[in-house]
Amino acid sequence: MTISDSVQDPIYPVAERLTGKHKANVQSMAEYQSMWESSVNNTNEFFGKLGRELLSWSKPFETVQHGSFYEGDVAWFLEGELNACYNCVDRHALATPNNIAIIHEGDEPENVRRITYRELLQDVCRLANVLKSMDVRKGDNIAIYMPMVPEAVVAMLACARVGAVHSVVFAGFSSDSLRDRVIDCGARVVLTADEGRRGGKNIATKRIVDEAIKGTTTVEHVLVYRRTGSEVPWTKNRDLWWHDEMAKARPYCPVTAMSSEDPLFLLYTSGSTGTPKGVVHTTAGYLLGAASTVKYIFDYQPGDIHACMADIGWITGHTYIVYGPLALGATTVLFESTPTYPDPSRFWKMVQKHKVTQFYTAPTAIRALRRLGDKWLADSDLSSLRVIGSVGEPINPEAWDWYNTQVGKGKCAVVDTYWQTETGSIIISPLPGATKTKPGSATFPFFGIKAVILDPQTGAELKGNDVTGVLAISQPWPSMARTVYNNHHRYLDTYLNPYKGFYFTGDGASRDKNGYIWIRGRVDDVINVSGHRLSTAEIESALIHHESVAEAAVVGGQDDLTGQCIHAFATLKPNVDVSEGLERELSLQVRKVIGPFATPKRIYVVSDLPKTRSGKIMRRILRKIVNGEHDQLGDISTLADPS
Ligand code: 6R9
Repeated sequence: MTISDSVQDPIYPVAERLTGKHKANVQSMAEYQSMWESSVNNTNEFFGKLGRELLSWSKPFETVQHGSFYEGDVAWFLEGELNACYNCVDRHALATPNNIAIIHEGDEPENVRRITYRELLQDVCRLANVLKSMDVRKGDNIAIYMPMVPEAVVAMLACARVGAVHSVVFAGFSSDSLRDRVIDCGARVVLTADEGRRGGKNIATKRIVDEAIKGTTTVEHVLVYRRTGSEVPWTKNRDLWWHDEMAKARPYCPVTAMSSEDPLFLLYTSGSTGTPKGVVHTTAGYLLGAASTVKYIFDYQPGDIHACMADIGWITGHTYIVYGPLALGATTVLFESTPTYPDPSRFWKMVQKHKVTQFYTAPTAIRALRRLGDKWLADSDLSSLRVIGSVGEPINPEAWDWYNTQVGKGKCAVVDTYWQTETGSIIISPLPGATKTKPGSATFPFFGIKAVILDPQTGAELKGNDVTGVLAISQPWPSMARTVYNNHHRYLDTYLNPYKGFYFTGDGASRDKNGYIWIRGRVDDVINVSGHRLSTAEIESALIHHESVAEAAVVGGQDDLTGQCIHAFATLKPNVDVSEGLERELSLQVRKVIGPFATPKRIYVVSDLPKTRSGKIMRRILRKIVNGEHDQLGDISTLADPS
C-alpha cells in the first residue's frame, strides 16, 4: 500500500525546547539506536542495569528475563523482592518529603489541592492499616470505583503496600459492568465515594455500587470517601466511612515485600469480542516499564510537572498518572473535570496555573477542542510545556498539526504514543530529544520492543521497509501482561497463539520507506476493497480534512463485487448545515486525498457517533448497522450513550 505522502509525510526536526541548553535524556537518533540495539540484543544486561537504576529492591534479583512466548510463561527479575508503594512513595518521602506528589485540579478550577510526598505516605499508611483491619491480605482482590480524587490514588497505593491486587473500574461504567467485574475477581472490599463531581454535576457513585453488589457474595465491606456530602443509602456493618476509619488508623504501616512476579493489579479491558478480560500486571516489570517510559518518552527531569488527562480507570491513568510519575518522584496532576468545563480554555488555563511541563491527552479531545476554535488558547501562557503526548487511537495529521502549532507553539516534542492495556506501558513512540517526527506516525519502538510486521495470512515476518501487515512483538518485554485473570488459555489464544512465537497486538501497521511505523487501527477495522487494503483511519483522516467535518468513522461493509466496500459516517462542525451535494463533496475529498479506489460507497452525515466512555469510536456497532445486523449489536454497555 502506498501512503499518500503529500498529506502525511512532512518531517519535523527535534523541537526547540528539547535542544540547546536542555539536555534531553536521549539526545540523538544515534544514541537511541545504540540503546535500542543493546536493549534487544543484550536484554539481560540492559534491563538488569535499568532495573537497578530506576527501582529500589528489598532483595536483589538474579535472573533478568525468563520464559518465552511459545510457553506463555514470561517472567522478569526472578528472586527479586520489592514493593511498588515503597518505590512510588516511601523513598521519595524519605529523600524529599516536602516535594509535591499530587496536584489535584478539582472540578471547579479554584478547587486545587497539593499533596506532598510526606502527606501521601501518611495517607497511604493509614489506608493500608484500614485495609488490614478489614482483614485484607496479600493476594486479595480489591475493587476501586472512585472519582478522580487523590484518595483514588491513595487507594491504589495502599493496596500495593499490603500486597492486595487492585481492580480499578472506571467510574463511568454502569452498575452492571461493575457487578461483572466484582464477580469475576471476587472482590472482598470495594473502595468508593458518596458521589463524584464532573462538569459541575454530581454523579451517584455510591448508589451505583449498591446496585452493582446486590446479590454478590464476596463483598464484605464498602469503604466510602466523602466527596460531596450528599445523603447516600447506607448498609449497616457493611458500609464504613473513609474518614472515620482513617481517623482510627496509625499513620505508619510497614510494607509487604512482594516477589517481582506477584500481581500488582487487574484491569478489565473490553476487547472487540466476548466478555471483558481481567488483564494481569505484575509488580517489577510493570513498574519498570512505567518509570522508564516516563523518563525517556516524556523526557522527565527533576522538578517537572506531569499532567496526564486520562482517567485512573484506564491503563493510561494507571501508568501515567500514578505509577510512572510517582516512581520517579515527580509531581503528577490529577484532573477531575472535563476539557470544556467551565469552558474550552480549561486545559490551557490549567497548564499555565501549574506550569505543566508534560501534557498527555487523546486525539478525540484534541479534535474536539480544535473544532471549538483557537480563541480558547489565546489567553493562556503555554511556555512551560516541553513534551505533549497523544494516546489511544491513531492521530490524524490534521489534529497532530493543530496540537503541534496551537498547543506546542511549534516548540515542543509531540509524542504519538502507541500501546495497549496489555503492554502496560508505551511500546512505540518518538523520543523527544532524538526522533524527527511525521504527523500520524508513532515512529519507532521503545527499548526492549522488537516490533515486527507480519503477513496476516501466513504469519511470515515482512522484513524491510514499505510493508504493511499486522503488528506483533517478537520478544518479551518487562511490562507485558502475564495472563488473563483466571483464564490463562484465553490469554494464550488472544495474544500468543495467533502467531506462534510472537505477541499479537491486534493492530495493523505499516513501516514506510524511512522505517517509520504507522499504526493502521485494529485489524478488524482494516478494509479490503478489490484487493486494496485500506485503513479506516486513513479514510477518516481524509474526511476530517474537509472544512465542514468534525469527526469521521469508517467501517467495512460487505459487497458482492469488491469483497468489502467503504461506509463513511461524518459529523459536522457546529454551525455547519447539511448542504446539497455535501456527500458528493466528501466522497471527492477521499478520492483526492487517497485515490479513486478508496471512494466510499455510502456517506452518512450524522449528528453523533457511537463512542465508548473513554472516547473511542465503536466502529463495531457501525459495522453491524451497515451490514444490516441491527439485531446483533453485541455488548453495548460500554457505550457513552447507548441510544
Ligand atoms: C493505551 C490504550 C489499545 C488500542 C490499540 C490501538 C489503539 C492506542 C494508539 C493507538 C494508534 C496510537 N491505540 N494508542 N492507535 N496510535 N498512538 O489506549 O490502551 O485502551 O487498551 O487501547 O488503542 O488500536 O490496540 P487500550
